[in-house]
Amino acid sequence: MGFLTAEEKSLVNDLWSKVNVDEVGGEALGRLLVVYPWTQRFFQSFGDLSSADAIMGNSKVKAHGKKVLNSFSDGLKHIEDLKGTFAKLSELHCDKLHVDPENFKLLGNVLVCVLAHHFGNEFTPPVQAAYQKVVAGVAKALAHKYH
Ligand code: HEG
Repeated sequence: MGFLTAEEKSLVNDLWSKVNVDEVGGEALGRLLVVYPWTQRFFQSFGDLSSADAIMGNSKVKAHGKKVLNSFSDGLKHIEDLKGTFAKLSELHCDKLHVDPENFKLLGNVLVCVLAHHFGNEFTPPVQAAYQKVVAGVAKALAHKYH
């Protein structure tokens, strides 16, 4: 009994094999910072975040987004053990980075929007629903070690 059905897993993996993880990561993190500007407080060392164009063109945002989405991608390979996979990162975000776990949900929702935008009609309702589960599962796993 997994949290995704076999069908959902194959929908997720089929689409993910077509995702440019390095690029989409920067796009999702950039959009998060644009749409929820209070999330910029964690990235004050990243330089110019003064406008949407500045954020989307910021090389540190792109690099960090790439890192975050590669980590997310790693999580997809361990979909049945998200808690274990993200345990260390959960501790880091809680104890060292002090990132409010609500932000994991926001980023997950932004990622779903970015995927919908990239894939258009290929992002069918069943694919969308499977991804909603995945991003919620990752957000929950990243929040697991918070105290
Ligand atoms: Mg986090 C660092 C993964 C959401 C803020 N994040 C990191 C790192 C990884 C990671 C792999 C590098 C850890 C290291 O250096 O050892 N982050 C990660 C995932 C997700 C996520 C998988 C959600 C899917 N992070 C997230 C969100 C925020 C955030 C929503 C804030 C809004 N992360 C954050 C910050 C750092 C990391 C501030 C440190 C950045 C730095 O200064 O290098």
